[in-house]
This record gives sequence, structure tokens and C-alpha cells, in this order.
Amino acid sequence: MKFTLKEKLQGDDPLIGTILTLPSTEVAEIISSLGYDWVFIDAEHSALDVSQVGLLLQAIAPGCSGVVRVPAQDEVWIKKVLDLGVEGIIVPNVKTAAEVKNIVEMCHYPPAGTRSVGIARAHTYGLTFGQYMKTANDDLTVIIQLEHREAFENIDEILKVPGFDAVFIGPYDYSASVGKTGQLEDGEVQREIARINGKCRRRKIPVGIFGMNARAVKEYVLQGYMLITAGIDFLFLKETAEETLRSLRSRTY
Ligand code: 3PY
Ligand code: MG
Repeated sequence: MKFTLKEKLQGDDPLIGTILTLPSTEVAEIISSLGYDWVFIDAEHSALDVSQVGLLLQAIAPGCSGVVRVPAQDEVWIKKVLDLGVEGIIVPNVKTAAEVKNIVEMCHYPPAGTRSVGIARAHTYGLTFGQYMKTANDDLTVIIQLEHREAFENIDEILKVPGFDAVFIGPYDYSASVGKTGQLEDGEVQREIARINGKCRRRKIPVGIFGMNARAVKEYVLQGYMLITAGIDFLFLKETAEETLRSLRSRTY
């Protein structure tokens, strides 16, 4: 049976994902076929345009949920990505409750929101238009990304806004916003991230986070984070190629 991301988030186990940035359907197909619960297609920190994001979504293996991070809180990007038929959308750098309210509206059809009605891949080019229009508002997973000191300060107001489904913490941008770029082990950075996680958990809001590799997210898995994202497509390529070359050059096979 194929579950949507929203249904998967009701389970007890963390959903393991990784980031796709390369405009390669082969890479998307290989990675999504490995058994990942979801892939995080990153249109914020990559050169991917909307049509390339669409091709990656077409290549994703059944059972693996396609989630797209749009580059900004931008209505044009949001509506195009939703029309591609994503299971979830991540909107970066959300800082205030008013921004969350605006995002929730852009992601839902009237009367709940202001999403514009079109016919696209999400509606199987018209074949499932009626069905999609009935269920889209409920089925979509809207994920707001909190990754700035200001968002952390506004956490109580932000979490009161109805209509979003999960919070994704951006540890790198957060650390930069408090003048500690990349110092993810710093006590204050860790405490603040744990505070946000605690507030979300008390409201039963699933939380996600990114780490460069499995070790970097180990503690978050233990702490019950639900949307775990480890690694990036080009890093897997780089690390394996580097290690193979190093081993051959040094003859330490
Ligand atoms: C960050 O750490 O800032 C991120 O956006 C990770 O996805
Ligand atoms: Mg970020």
C-alpha cells in the first residue's frame, strides 16, 4: 500500500529522507528506489527550476514521498510546485505568525485559502480533477522552516497558527542568525533547537531537521524528530569518489 507523507507522519518511526539538488532524473530514480521514506527536492539552494523539479518528481519511485523546498515565500513558486503534484512543500525562512498564515492560505484552495485552480500534473492532467480538488487541502503536508533567531523568538505565536503540518528546523541558518555560523554543537544553538522541538512536541507538531550525514542526525532521531534528512546527492557522489581515489592513491584498499 502507498501512504502519503501525511499518513506516514502519523506513525511512530522517523521518516528518513535525503536532499536532491542535481537536475538528474537518474539520480532521483536511484536514490528514491533505495527505500527512503521521502526525498527533499531543494529548489532553494540549487539551480533547479520548476520544470526540472517536475522531472525529478516524475522519476521518484512509488512509495517514496516527493517534497519540494521552494526558494522563498513566493506565491508563483508555491502554486507551480503544488500543481506538479507534490505530497509536501517546505517553505524556508519563516519568521512570523503572519507569514505562516499567508503560506497556509497560498497552499490551500478556497474557502480555506487562496490557491488558484488550474489543471496540471497534480490533477493527472484533468483525469482526476474532481477527486484532487476534494482531497488536496487535506492531503498536502505544509512544512514551515524555522531557521532564524526571529522565528525562534516568535515561536509561541507561530505555533498557534492553524493549517500547517510540520516544522522543519534549519540548523545552519539558525546558527548563522545568532553569529555562530556552522557551530551546530554550540551549547546555546543546541539548547534553542531543543526548546523549539519541545514546544512543537507539546503541541504534537512533527519536527524535522537536516544533518550532513547519519551521525549528524543521530541525536535528533533519538529525540523523536519525525522528518530526518541526512546528506545531499552531490555529497554522496563526492565522498565516495574521494574515498575511492584516496584509497587507490595511498594503496590502503
Ligand atoms: C539550514 O540548516 O539552514 C537548512 O536550511 C537545512 O535544510
Ligand atoms: Mg536554511
